[in-house]
Amino acid sequence: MPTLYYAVGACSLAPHIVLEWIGAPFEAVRVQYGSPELLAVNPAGAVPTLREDDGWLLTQAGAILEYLAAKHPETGLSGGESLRERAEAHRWSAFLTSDMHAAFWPVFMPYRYTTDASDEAKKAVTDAGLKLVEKQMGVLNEHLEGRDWMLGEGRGKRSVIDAYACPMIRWGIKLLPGGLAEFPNVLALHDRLAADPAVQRVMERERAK
Ligand SMILES: N[C@@H](CCC(=O)N[C@@H](CS)C(=O)NCC(=O)O)C(=O)O
Repeated sequence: MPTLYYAVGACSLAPHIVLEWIGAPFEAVRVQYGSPELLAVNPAGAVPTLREDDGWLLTQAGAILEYLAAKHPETGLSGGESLRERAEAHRWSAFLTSDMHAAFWPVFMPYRYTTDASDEAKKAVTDAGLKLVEKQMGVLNEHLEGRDWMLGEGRGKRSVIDAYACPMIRWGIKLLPGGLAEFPNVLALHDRLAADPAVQRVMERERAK
């Protein structure tokens, strides 16, 4: 049975949702960033980390999501197997990792982006991060115009990429001064995910003490 190391409110929510969608047994282990327990499975001290029964470890959210979708083709969560469908899945996974997630880092950890310890410097870094988050939410919103899901023909079909977007959309709602009111298509994806019983089960598990 696979084990997911996750932290509350983190991007590990994405593989947590996908494991719940898959419906096969798994263990979810809550960890603190940089804790000895987490460092033992991921030298970066970061989540998510996935551990298979034989001890094989996989880090990086995008890689874990792609692995889980490929491991369970019966769930149809990969976004499709044609050359272009694979390219689209990779494209949006890379966008979420490198553009969207990275835009939040200065907001969550401004002290990593300036050697100036003053509150003013930290605020400047945070504000710059939020501006970049807004830009990336705009890209997401435009992509979602006329679509229900991130990948697939027409209105699209649910995939691991929707789960990947979920934590970032939640961060946007919480952290952007105006929430995501300016990005109705992104909010619609959030509401679609929030209405999913599997997503609700994961949220309850992550909220529980
Ligand atoms: N590129 C990694 C980033 C993982 C990452 O930074 N996760 C955050 C939570 S969303 C974390 O564990 N941060 C702790 C830290 O950076 O110390 C991935 O996509 O999995």
